[in-house]
Amino acid sequence: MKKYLITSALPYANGPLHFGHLSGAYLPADIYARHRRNQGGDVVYISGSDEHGVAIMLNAKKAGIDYKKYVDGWHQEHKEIFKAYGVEFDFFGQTSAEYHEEEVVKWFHELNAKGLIETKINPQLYCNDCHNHLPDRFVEGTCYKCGYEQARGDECPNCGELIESTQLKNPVCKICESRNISEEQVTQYYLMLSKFHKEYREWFSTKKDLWRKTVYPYVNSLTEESLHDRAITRDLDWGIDVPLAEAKGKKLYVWFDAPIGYVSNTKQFFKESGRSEDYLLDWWQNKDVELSHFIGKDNIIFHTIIFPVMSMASGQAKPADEVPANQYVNLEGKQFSKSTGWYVDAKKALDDFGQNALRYYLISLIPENSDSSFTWDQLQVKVNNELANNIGNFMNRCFKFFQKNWAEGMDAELFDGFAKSSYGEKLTVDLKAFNESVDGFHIKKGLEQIMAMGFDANNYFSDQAPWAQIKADKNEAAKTIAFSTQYALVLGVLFSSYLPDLSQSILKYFDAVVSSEQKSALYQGDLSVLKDIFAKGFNVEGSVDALVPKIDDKVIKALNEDLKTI
Ligand code: B3M
Ligand code: ZN
Repeated sequence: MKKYLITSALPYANGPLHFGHLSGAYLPADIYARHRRNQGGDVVYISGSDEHGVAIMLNAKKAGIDYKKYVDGWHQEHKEIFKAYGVEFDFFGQTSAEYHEEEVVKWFHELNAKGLIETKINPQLYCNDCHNHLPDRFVEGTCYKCGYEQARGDECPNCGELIESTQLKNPVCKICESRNISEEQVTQYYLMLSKFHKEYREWFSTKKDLWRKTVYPYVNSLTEESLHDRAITRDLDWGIDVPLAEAKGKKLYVWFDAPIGYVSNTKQFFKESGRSEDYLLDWWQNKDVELSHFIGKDNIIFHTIIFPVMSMASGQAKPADEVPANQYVNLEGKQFSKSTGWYVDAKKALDDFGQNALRYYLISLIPENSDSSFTWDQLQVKVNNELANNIGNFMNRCFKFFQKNWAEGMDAELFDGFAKSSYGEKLTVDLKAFNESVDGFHIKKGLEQIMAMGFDANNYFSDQAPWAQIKADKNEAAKTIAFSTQYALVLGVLFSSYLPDLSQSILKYFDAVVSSEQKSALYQGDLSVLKDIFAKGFNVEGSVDALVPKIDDKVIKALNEDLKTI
């Protein structure tokens, strides 16, 4: 059985998740994981909370809560949101946990032993009032490139420049707002990426024709000439201790420990679930495993340069096979921003519209090639005109007509011939093409292909017009419904990767007749199993309810007004 190790970026335990996160990194990975499972693959899907770093420390301080309590709160909150959206990780861990620290310490020692860690002395800012060292976002000031006044010590949010904090103009301490800041000379530990340039490039160049056009050329231009060494330690009081006696008081930089979280969480997953596999030999170091990191575009450098170098140089893990990075999702064309209120509460939206509607729209927004934009109007259009009219309506018409006219069920012979009919043959071709798309990480296209198959089913039903057929020849109408029922089963199976709730509402009619092996065969385009599935005839049992409620104009209008008042 082919093995797939799938990761989604570890979200910072530092504030609510929005649609951009869901569309960009979690839904696509969830779909890919379900897809590979549906094909019969052995899948481990890992994520967890990223709980260190200065941004978290600042917000915890602002909230007056201790760091651990603060991250635990967000960790819990995120777990609930993912569950509500049907994003099903095998394991969702925490980087503040002890098992994670153990793994990180091991990586540090391995890299150190291989000569990949060295110290350098550099200037850094220090606050003379609150007596804190000021790495990263602990300091803000005017950007020396674009003049933006709230540039952070690590990056300018206005022009994107990576900032050298000691060069910021008018620096201010973000812990106590003091401007009484001086420079100090400090020793930090560096990851000597420059030493690994040749090996890195040998590996990286094998990705040329595989990786997205938004990923490969960008990384290529960044790494062609050389790799820059990176400081991996900070003077802070929250994070993982640098495991060296002479480094007392220093912590590892959040971006050093976070990606190792994929590995430590896998280890913990096997431990907690009682699986006997070895997390390294069977998974992270196994060259037959396909490793893919689902991330947003701002995380590309870490997943395509730094973590692969850490993995290869330490010998702890294989480097990524695929890095399907996505662009951003905006809200009505502008970036989501919690602080300005240009923002939609993902939890409340779920209460309003439910998982199927939101997943459907958010998947259609996956920004695979360019940024996309969420609008309430589009949500309504997509759900009402596509999901409800196409899929919901078809299922409803088919099952209702079945129950009304064949309350005792239909005989097996009526189901014969679908697979070999022109409809079944087209469906087989379409299913194979669908599998190819999703295998190639074209997640959004996969959904479009399912919808096109739904459209065919709907058209078949309308063209045959069983309500007219039944008046002339009940057997003809029965055949139409038997064929439609087989379309419905296949669609129900297909949706299990994309809209698991909807899939269940469809497949509940077929639970008694179809095995998981048969579902997997159908999913992959082998319609020959339909013969066995319907070998004893079939009946639609239980109530038939509307599958996809339509979204009312009034609801959308109110939400649009809410946004306009910002
Ligand atoms: N927490 C950044 C982010 O959430 C960071 C990802 C870590 S992945 C190892 O965008
Ligand atoms: Zn201060």
